[in-house]
Amino acid sequence: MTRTLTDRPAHTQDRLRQDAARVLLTNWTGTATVPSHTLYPHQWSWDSAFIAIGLRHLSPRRAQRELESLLGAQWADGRIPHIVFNPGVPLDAYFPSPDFWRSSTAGRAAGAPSSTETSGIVQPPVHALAAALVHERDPETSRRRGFLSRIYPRLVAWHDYLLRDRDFTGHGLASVVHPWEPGMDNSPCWDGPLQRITPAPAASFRRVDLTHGDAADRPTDLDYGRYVRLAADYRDHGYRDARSPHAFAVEDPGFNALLIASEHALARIAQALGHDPRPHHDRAEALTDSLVRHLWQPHAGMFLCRDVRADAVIEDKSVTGLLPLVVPSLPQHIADTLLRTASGDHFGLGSTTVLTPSYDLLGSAFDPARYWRGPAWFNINWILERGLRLHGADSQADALRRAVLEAAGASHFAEYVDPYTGEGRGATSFSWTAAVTIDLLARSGEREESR
Ligand code: 2M8
Repeated sequence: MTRTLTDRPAHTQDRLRQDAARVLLTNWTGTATVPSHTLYPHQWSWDSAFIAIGLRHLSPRRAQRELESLLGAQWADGRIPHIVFNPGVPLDAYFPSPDFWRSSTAGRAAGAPSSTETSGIVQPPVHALAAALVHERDPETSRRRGFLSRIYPRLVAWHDYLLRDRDFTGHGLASVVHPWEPGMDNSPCWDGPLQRITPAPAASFRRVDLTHGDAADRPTDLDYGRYVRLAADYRDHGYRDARSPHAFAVEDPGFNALLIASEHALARIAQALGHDPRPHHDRAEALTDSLVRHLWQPHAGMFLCRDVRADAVIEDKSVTGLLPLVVPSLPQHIADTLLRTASGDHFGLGSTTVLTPSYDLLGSAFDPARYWRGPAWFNINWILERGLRLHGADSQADALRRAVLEAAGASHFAEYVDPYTGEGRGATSFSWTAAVTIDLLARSGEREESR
């Protein structure tokens, strides 16, 4: 049997924790944590949620501030923007920059803040889950600071936005309107829907990501042109969903599964505040029914995305279709099938891969190096570890936890890794990698708190 990191003496774990803590400290800007000073020098929405989950073990107060600063940039319609720009960072440090999104002017009618610049799209709703976990780590500090009472109405408004303005099909699920929204930017799942989009001319924008990242790992120029076109179209319609053409619209199972997990977390938050938790449980159950009814695909043994514009299932197997493992009241036969699919030939969990890949190992578009087309991501494996444990697969969860810790340490907290070898790719000293490391170390050998 291979010796894993958690078999080693405790000082190795202490060292790993210290190194991870140093990453979060270095990436802290005073109000929030950047994912990476080089590639992503602003605050990102779902990154901040994972960062708060790790920070809660180092400084519950700072974890609360991480979420508070993100929610401070929430729009009046309830959306949490996917980027909150730091005004102190030069415009050319990241593209698309604030002068592209123009949120405070173009987004005014949709309720964008007037004094903070943000993007206009969103990312997966992990925030209520993060807020509940942050509170539960140190309820006393949380109560003293009025953390939950301030944050709860904002989280409710966020979920309301998704289910009011983004349910394009009437299925009771939220749609994503840009490949950046589900967080898996370059997934082969988007290749079909993106075919319909005319790319913005290459000369109309300048990519900054290639200054810091390897072109072989990053999305192609053609894809970038399409990302720019979709974002510009949304902006030019005032970021108002009812008026925007939304040529790209997809029901994504991972995005909706995280919404369900977060709705259950809202019930816990409501309970802690003395409110009635039942409406949140009811909404979580209704969402679960919709997720199963519309996105469960028995022939694939997993959930698949739905192309809303084409009214068709997207047959690509992406790890997003395994994320519903994090949903508590999944029908037993579905949970069992998902566990089998995760460990089968397509994802190789516990057999051929070190960490769960982002995309089907057997898919023709699989690439172990290119962004979200195969590499393994640490936040995703953190979600899966949780899902495995939730459905009673404790020994697989333990093994995945050890593998995440091993790969995070060995790769210097890489942004993502080759799923077969664990070799690091993208940025190093990446915040959510450090954050989930700290969280998994803190939970090693102890039973998980309430979910
Ligand atoms: C990546 O996405 C950004 C755009 O949002 C980019 O490629 O420029 C994704 O991995 C996304 O999931 C992540 O939140 C973001 C920052 O880490 O980077």
